[in-house]
Amino acid sequence: MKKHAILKTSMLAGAMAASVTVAQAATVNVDLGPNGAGTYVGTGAAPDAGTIWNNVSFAASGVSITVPTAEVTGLVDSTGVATGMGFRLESISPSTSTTQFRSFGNGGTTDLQGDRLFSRNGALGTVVISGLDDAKTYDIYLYTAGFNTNYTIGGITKNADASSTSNGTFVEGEDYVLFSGISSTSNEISIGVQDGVGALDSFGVLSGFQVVSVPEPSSTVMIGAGLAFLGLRRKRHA
Ligand SMILES: [Ca+2]
Ligand SMILES: [Ca+2]
Ligand SMILES: [Ca+2]
Repeated sequence: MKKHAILKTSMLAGAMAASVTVAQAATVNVDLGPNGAGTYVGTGAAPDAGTIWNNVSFAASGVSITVPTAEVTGLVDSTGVATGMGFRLESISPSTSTTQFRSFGNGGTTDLQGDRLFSRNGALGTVVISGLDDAKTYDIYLYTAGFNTNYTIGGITKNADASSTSNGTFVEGEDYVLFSGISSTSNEISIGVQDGVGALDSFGVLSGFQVVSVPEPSSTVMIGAGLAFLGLRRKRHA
């Protein structure tokens, strides 16, 4: 009886340790800008050592972008491994000749914030991250550049002020906002991007983003416990 109890404990601990090793956070980095812009290489604000970024663009600098755009697929994670994630510009509201998505930056901009997408003249731009797993949660870092911008996910709005600079350092509330523990719906997360101060008359900027998938701790422990239970059953029937 005593031997059994020790076996149970060690099996459970072993199964839990194994599942913790398997479930690692993965980060996907996206540098947004116009066609031909350079790709940022380096770390961002997310606690991730990977330095590989996807360079995503929809039009030349200063050219209006028709929405919804095609889905950009084939995004890789920060170590270069393929993921099922994608990205698109979903809508702009109101949509007139003066309120569209556009991109900005010269072709040589290899930093993260120097090139960007923006919703014009106070319009609400909605972008979508796709190919997510509804069973996971995500930490989402959204980067601005030089314009006070509001970002909205699931009815929660966060603000990055206009004091950001492309100096290689990232300060929350200035250079970026962070949404933690976000779940996807139908494998997608929608993000609103809009002018963040005073009258709705200026730009809402998105210069890039990071998505960190957070392993679900409760399901990880449950898998471990389930494995241990199966092991015990097997032993009992042997
Ligand atoms: Ca860039
Ligand atoms: Ca304004
Ligand atoms: Ca950028």
